[in-house]
Formats: sequence, structure tokens, C-alpha cells
Amino acid sequence: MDLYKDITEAKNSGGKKFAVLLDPDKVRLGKLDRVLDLAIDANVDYFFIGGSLIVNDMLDDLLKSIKQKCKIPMILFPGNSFQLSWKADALLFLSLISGRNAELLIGNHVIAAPYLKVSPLEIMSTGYMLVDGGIDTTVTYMSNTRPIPNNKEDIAVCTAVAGELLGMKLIYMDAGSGAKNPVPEKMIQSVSDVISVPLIVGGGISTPEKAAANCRAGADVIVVGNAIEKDPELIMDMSAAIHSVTTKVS
Ligand code: 1GP
Repeated sequence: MDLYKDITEAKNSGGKKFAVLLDPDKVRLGKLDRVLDLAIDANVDYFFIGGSLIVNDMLDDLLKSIKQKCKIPMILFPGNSFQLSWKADALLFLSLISGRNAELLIGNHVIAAPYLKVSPLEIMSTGYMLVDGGIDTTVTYMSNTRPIPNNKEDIAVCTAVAGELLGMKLIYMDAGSGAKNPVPEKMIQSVSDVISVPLIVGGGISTPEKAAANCRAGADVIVVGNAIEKDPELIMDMSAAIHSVTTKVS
């Protein structure tokens, strides 16, 4: 399956996609079955797999367990180059364009390149932008970068445009896992208005209402992790809310 085509076709027709983030460290394999059943019933579009720091060697087991049970595509969302596996379907090849840490802009990519070049993974270059979520998240500490202040739409817009002009195929605005304040709709709207590649939004989204509001503001893919870890049943309402939004395409 060409996942990038799937995302862009949805965007071009105003449709929205729902990605459930599974952190291999946090998903207890016991609870996973329930999450997978709900994800199948709710027509979840993708699993994003990754975390800022993974301390258990559970990535391959998690990918195997998902594949045994369903066909929902698995997209790696790696916090570092140890979080790679051929068992997934695709990879967000993230460049942390909101930061000025050369290792996360290009350094890790050079190290991973020979592995990725021969892998069967679909590689999607992604301009990854951290937006201040109101608390110190693991990702800000681990990346050693400062997030974009959440009232600075102009910085977010220029960063996203630069990412697109550099050839990145997706822009991902993230307030960080467990953020107190998700990315504001005003910022989503400003960025969505100026880019033509699909926009992924995540971090601290905990209600279906918020997810739908983000979609109306211009997000094309919504990512939810924490809230679903706490309450897997939320998958149904989240998915219904996200899939119910269609934005006008000009
Ligand atoms: C984090 O965007 C994701 O990188 C999801 O965040 O876990 O807060 O939903 P949450």
C-alpha cells in the first residue's frame, strides 16, 4: 500500500485520518489486544509506533503482535535511530526543523541512510516541529531543542514553509506526548493555509471535540497516544469525531 498516496488523496478530498500512537514501552501486551480490537472496529487509519526514549526491547514484538491481528498500516515514528525495524510498513523520516540540533536535522539520517536505502519501508520525509505544550516533555529534553512558543504563528508558518521548500513531504506539528496544551487551532490554521503537503498534528489531544476542532482548523492526520493509553475505549469516539470532519477543498 502506498501510504503517502493514501494520505495525500484524503487531504485532496478534504478527508481526515486518525493515527493511534503506540509507544512500545507503554503498551502492555495484555492491553494491546483490546486496543487492536477497538482500532479495527473504529476504522483507525494508521498506527504510529515510537517514543522519545524506549528502554525495553519490545519494538519487534509489538509490530509482530499487531501484524498477526490486523492490517492497519504501521508507521514508525522513531525517537532515535535505534527504533527502526523492517517489520513495519513505513517510516516518518523526521527532521526536527523547529530545533537547531544538527544531529536531529541531518546527523542521525546519515547514519540510518544505508539501512533505510535497502529496507522495504516506505520512507516519508517529515518536517517535525515541536510546539510548546506548557510542560517539559520527554521530547524537548531528549532533543535538546527549544519548542516554538505556542503564540508565535509566524515562526511556525515560516518553519513549515521552509520544510516544504526543502522537499519534505509531510509537516508534523507536535506539542509533545502528554502536553498540557495541545497545538492551538490558530497555529494549525495558519500553517495549514500556507502549505500544500499534508499536516499531521498531535500532542495532548485528549477529547474527540479537540480532535475534530484540529481537523476543522486544517489538520489532515490526528495523532493520539496518551489519552488512549489511559482509556482505550476512547478510540471509538475519537475516530468517529475525526472521520466526521471534511474540509472544503478549493
Ligand atoms: C506525541 O503527537 C504524539 O508525539 C501524541 O501525543 O501522547 O499526548 O497523545 P499524546
